[in-house]
Amino acid sequence: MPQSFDLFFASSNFNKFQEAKKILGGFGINLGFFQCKMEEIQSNSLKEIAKNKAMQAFHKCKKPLIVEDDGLFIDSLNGFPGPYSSYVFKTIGNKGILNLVKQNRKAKFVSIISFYDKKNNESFESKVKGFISKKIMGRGWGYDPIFIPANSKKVFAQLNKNQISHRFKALKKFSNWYLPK
Ligand code: ITT
Repeated sequence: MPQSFDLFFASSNFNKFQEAKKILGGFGINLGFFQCKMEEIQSNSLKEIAKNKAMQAFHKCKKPLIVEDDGLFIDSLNGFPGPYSSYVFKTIGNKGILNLVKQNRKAKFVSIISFYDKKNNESFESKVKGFISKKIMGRGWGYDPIFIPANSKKVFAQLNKNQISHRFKALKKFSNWYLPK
């Protein structure tokens, strides 16, 4: 029998979905994966990008869904790669970032979760402050091997990040709004 899901997560990135499924499962929400590649509009606003991705995905999926847009913002690079994090990871990767960051290593990860069901379009934002490590540490996807959250000596790849990440915090805000009171 096909499984029924409460809500779908539209993305081309299975890592993001797996983390979101675990996190929302903890709040009692059964999340399904709607694998799709969405166009990212050119904007400095993650929120605008996320809202647009949610509408594109709904057009294909036709079911209530969430999408997520993230960015790694590095202080000494004036917020780069920010909205371009996905492209920059694919082009210069973690080694390229380490070559660019010198003394000031402060950075933050931002997540926007955008919900769309044709009637409502709500967005939830959260961030985690931290630092860029001096070398690649541990094994993980994306920027996990080079992002050290504040008050830690370990990178996301070496931590149980699902309890502290930008994704966790944004999904927690979302579930507070989504779940019946
Ligand atoms: P979709 O838009 O299809 O959902 P994407 O990978 O393109 O997938 P984003 O535009 O949100 O997603 O890209 C943000 C990039 O930032 C992502 O590709 C990763 O490289 C990185 N990233 C985001 N969250 C991360 C996390 O928790 N750990 C490591 N890297 C992360």
